[in-house]
Amino acid sequence: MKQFGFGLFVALALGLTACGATDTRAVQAIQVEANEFNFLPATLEVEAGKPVKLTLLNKGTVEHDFSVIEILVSDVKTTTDAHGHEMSNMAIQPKLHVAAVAKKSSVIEFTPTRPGTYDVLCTVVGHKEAGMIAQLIVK
Ligand SMILES: [Cu+2]
Repeated sequence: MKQFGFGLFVALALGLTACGATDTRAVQAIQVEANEFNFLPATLEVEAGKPVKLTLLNKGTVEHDFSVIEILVSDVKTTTDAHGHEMSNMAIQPKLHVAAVAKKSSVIEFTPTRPGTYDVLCTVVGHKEAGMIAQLIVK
């Protein structure tokens, strides 16, 4: 019984390792720079059904965010450098939202589930109007 238990453990461990390796390869890692007042690059391309790891690097001098109001996504997870970005008072909650303070970066992970072209914007007051828009193309 003990041996069976060990065999099962090894099988599980190998299985997990294999899955982990597959996931790492499949992740689409992209980086977006935010500045006053634009995103670089302004067009992002990802594939539907594969996890995306998007790093928002704020090279500006004020806080910026990367937001997509409407998009079909799953498995959204945000990792932000310590600070509170208040979103609860917004009339519309973006489906994707990650903010970064000046000179810091934040990460948002998600899996886009439907191909299309989606509008990206910075929701900080006045920034969208100043030019902080981009396009996320899901193929
Ligand atoms: Cu901004």
